[in-house]
Amino acid sequence: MMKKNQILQKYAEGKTLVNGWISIPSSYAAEVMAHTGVDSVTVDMQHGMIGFADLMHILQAVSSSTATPLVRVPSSEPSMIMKTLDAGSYGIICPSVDDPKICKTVVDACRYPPLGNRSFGPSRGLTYGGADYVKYANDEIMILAMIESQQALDNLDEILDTPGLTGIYIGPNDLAFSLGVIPGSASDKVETAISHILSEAKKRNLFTGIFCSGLENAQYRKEQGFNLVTPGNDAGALRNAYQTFVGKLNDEDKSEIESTGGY
Ligand code: 3PY
Ligand code: MG
Repeated sequence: MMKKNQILQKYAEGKTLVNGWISIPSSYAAEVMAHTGVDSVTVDMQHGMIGFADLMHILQAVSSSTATPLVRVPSSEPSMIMKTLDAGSYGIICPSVDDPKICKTVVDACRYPPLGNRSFGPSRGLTYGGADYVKYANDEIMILAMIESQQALDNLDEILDTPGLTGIYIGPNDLAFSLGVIPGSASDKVETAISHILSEAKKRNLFTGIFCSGLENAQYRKEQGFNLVTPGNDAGALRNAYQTFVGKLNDEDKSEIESTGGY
């Protein structure tokens, strides 16, 4: 039987999921991240310093843990989505899903016929998922549409009503840009938009995830009711940890570390 998608199971049980975000092109860094207790790990092919060969090695490293492997693809372009799934990703987070047409393209690329038009070639999916991968992949693969623009807000109902969509993932930094706000600065406009997206998604029983700028922001989003929170990426966590070490050892006041939006 194909390996189950553990985060879908934990989501059904009501657990708030903690997701790691990988931007460093290293199987070792990914292995360390995957063994921290995170429920899932997302490999960021859009803004991470990661190519396809790196992705393969990172997914192999993540396989040594129980964390569910997800990929944030660079765009909604179907061939990359399909190849990423063939590499063994159990979910796709797609950036800039600004209208229902893009959303349908993404859903179709993730689903084998008759539900979609994903091409046959399961490759590493068979090794990670199991010999019956093709039979059950449509049940286990998650499809998360990133809502991160005014255009997506304008088209929210139609996007969320796309058949087959698992849920949404909010990109608060691009959303801020699109609303004319500097990413990372406190903004009622952005918070109102985030609450609106969250409640519209919940009305439809869709899965909800969000990128966060750090631990405190992730704790806040958890309380707000998101199903999955990402407390920033690997490079940001490394930088923050070392800046704090260095600051303390040099007796410098680092209480004003510049906010980097979770990066
Ligand atoms: C955003 O905040 O726009 C993101 O896409 C997070 O990486
Ligand atoms: Mg973004």
